[in-house]
Amino acid sequence: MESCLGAISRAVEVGNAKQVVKTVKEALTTGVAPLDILERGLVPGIQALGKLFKDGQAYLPEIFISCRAMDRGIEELKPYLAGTNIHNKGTVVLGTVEGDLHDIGKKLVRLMLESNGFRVEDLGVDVSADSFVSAAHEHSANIVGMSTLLTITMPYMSKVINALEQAGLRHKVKIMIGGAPVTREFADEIAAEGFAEDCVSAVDEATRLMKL
Ligand code: B1M
Repeated sequence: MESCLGAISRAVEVGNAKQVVKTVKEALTTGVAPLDILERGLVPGIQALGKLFKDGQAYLPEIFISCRAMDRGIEELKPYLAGTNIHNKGTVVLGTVEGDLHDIGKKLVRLMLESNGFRVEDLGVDVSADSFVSAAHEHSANIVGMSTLLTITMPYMSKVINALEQAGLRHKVKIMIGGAPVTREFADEIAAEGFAEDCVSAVDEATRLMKL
């Protein structure tokens, strides 16, 4: 199994979309669990490239290409991750905050929430506070989920919370935040009820928030 997952990681890292699809399909056929393919195959691939990027050994175009390859892999996995549980556990309005264009992690959070019975309205990237507020209102959201990968856009999460407050919606929704630089301490600081470190714990956290 490890070599199979390693092959997926390498294919993501070098941005070979065809190879990603091929190795994901092979892994599925040999019975590797879809969640293992995601967490131990696809995600480490993009993380390895991230490390090269940080060390100045990879550049933005390579990252774009690998992101596209990763997306293809996720598409292959989607039908297998989709849970049989169609019961709506709650509605989550989800987005990457204004100023930030990173969405790979957010897409994974969406995928896992949907696979576990949540309805997700994904607002995309660079989402303004007004858009979060309108969507929360329009879809009667139970949870507003915000993602960010940039330290510089973390304070925007607080802006969204203030905008929800101003719109009289704060008491109707729970806030869940996440993204690489985000911590539980930061969530406490901005009075967000929920924080998750990864897409799997995001499901547990959303389930917990629904019970509050
Ligand atoms: Co950018 N980037 N990037 N980038 N990028 C990072 C984040 C960075 C750490 C790289 C580095 O310098 N080492 C750095 C941020 C530094 C910082 O502020 N702390 C950085 C930078 C600086 C930039 C630019 C400014 C670069 C430039 O232009 N000079 C620029 C900013 C553009 C913008 O947003 N305005 C930029 C651009 C890009 C690309 C567009 C090329 C591309 C994004 C493409 C895309 O997303 N469609 C990109 C990428 C891919 C990365 C790295 C390499 C990988 C990010 C990723 O997808 N990780 C990243 C380096 C790294 O992380 N090692 C880097 C994999 C993903 C599965 O993990 O997103 O953490 P993650 O999601 C996890 C959890 O965090 C959690 O669950 C997910 C799945 O388990 N989670 C949540 C996420 N959201 C959640 C929400 C929740 C709960 C959990 O509740 C709602």
